Amino acid sequence: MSRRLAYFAFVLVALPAACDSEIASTCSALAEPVALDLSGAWSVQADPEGVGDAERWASNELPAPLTVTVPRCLDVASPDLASYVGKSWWQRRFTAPTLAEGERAWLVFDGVALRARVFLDGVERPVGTIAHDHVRAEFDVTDLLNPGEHLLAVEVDNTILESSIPDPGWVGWWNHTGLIRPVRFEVRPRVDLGALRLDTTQNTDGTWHARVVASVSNAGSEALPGTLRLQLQDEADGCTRAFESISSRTVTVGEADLVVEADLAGVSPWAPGAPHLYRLVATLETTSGTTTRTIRTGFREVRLDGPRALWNGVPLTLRGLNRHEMHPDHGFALPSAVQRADLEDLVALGANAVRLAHYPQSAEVLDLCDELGLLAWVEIPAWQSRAEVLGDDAVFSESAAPFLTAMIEEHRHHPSVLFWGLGNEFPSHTEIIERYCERAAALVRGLDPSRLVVFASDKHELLPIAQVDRCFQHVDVVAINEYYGWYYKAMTDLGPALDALHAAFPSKPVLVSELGTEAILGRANPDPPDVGRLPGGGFEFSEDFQVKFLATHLDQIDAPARADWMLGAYLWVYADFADPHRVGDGRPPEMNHLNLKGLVTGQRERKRAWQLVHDRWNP
Ligand code: ADA
Repeated sequence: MSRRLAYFAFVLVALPAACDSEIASTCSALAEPVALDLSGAWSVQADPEGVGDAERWASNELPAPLTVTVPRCLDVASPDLASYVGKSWWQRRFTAPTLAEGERAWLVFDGVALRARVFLDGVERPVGTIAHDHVRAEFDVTDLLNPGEHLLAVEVDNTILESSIPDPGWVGWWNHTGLIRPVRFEVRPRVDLGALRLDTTQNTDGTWHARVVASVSNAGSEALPGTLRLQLQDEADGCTRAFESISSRTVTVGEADLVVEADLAGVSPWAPGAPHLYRLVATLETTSGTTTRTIRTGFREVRLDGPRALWNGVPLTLRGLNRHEMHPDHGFALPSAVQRADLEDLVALGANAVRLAHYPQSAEVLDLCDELGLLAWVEIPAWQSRAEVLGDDAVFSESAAPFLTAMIEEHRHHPSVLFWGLGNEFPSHTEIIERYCERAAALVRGLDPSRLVVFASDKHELLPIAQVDRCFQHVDVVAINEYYGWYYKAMTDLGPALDALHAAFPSKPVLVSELGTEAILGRANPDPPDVGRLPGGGFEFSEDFQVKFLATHLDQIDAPARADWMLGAYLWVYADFADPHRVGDGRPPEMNHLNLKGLVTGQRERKRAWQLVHDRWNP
């Protein structure tokens, strides 16, 4: 349903540049709806035979449950389920408050893996289904809710579907399963502010054009007179600095996007390494009450100038890493302290960008990117998806399009987002996938024209590139995953490949979206070979080779002769992670099912390559 746009006639209140005592205030708290945290203790039981429906596990006590603390991965909580693939049932009880007239009750799931059906009090028909992993889903349960205790049951399923995203071509990381992110019960007022964002573009006179979009829903039966107040607070000193607007409007029944636009002087831009954050506080007062929503945001703009990407008008060079939201002790359900430590370590390395591989990561990860000044690449897990799947019309309409839409709607308000990613290493040399890229890029640009659209290609070694990768024409940047000297050819074949890409796409930036080798912490080889594949089979796993590989590749990526069109690189990968198809190849058996290309181990112990990269990025 297209949302109506309602422009406000508004009074723009210019505020003094300096904060004086009357208006000085600490930054507003990040106002959120009244929520009951439903994380914590849940009962969970695997259902390998799929008997949960017949035995009504949506309403009956689970026969032999485990008790776990959500967010949690079942396969981590229960080692004998380390490789479990199938359904599992999760249950907890909660007491719902009495709703005031017009209030609505919502269940909110910040992320599951891979899909889920949600039941309340055992009703046959699920309250709703969660079709996509790693993105938020929410359900209006007002009409199902009486005051008092309720049973919330969730059937989670990590079975890989034949025609979906991901599909059986996916083997790229461990298929952890569970309620991997927080769950909460929210009470929302009859007139409620939902998504809030600030879209910004630079004016030629150095001011910024600000466009605030606030979604509002009026669940009542009549339109109400309302006043929308917007305040922009500078997090640097907690004051209201940029602007305040007060606008009056009738809030019609249903949903609408309220838009307020202004040109602002004297604001500080958000940039990688210099993340100047503001808090945008929206308050809507109507005769039915007051609702407030706050986000952290910033002034930023990215655009292409031929083969250069400009961030706030300045040529951009990416010093990036790929990072999975995974940890051996937590699976996908990382505690906040681990999330922060990871992102802060990227900054310590000297990174200014992170590819959140290969799925949308937590809101708190994007918040950390906003806070720490890391440009974010956010993508859907179309990882080596099969052409016949990703190119299928039904898969596009039922999986790719809603997945991309959910990802963008959840994360578009973060100033750190640079790229929306269409997927990874899918058959971009085929006509059917070219059509996927064309449609997906059009969808993404229609939703959010303020970011660049990208996918990571592995078809470049099938040179001549121009005849091979048919999808680059539909995205903004030519991004390649390359392992010259590890999986194929020689390390020094990278430079010519980059030059061939530039020759084929002279008006697009070229970017290395992955490069890396495996390395076992402590494994030394004072005379590392020139290629990773060993003559006798298997691979070289020494830290010395990893250092040699990264140095040789970065020399070619950073070569001054390529500076006018090379956008930079994302090293593969920040930390070692669980990867089902890493078996043998000369690795010690205890390291099977581990992707060892990290600059740090799974437990975040730094390898020698960490220091190499740090020294290159912090000259
Ligand atoms: C591919 C893939 C990554 C990882 C990498 C590797 O490029 O995109 O997810 O599997 O290979 O480690 O070889």
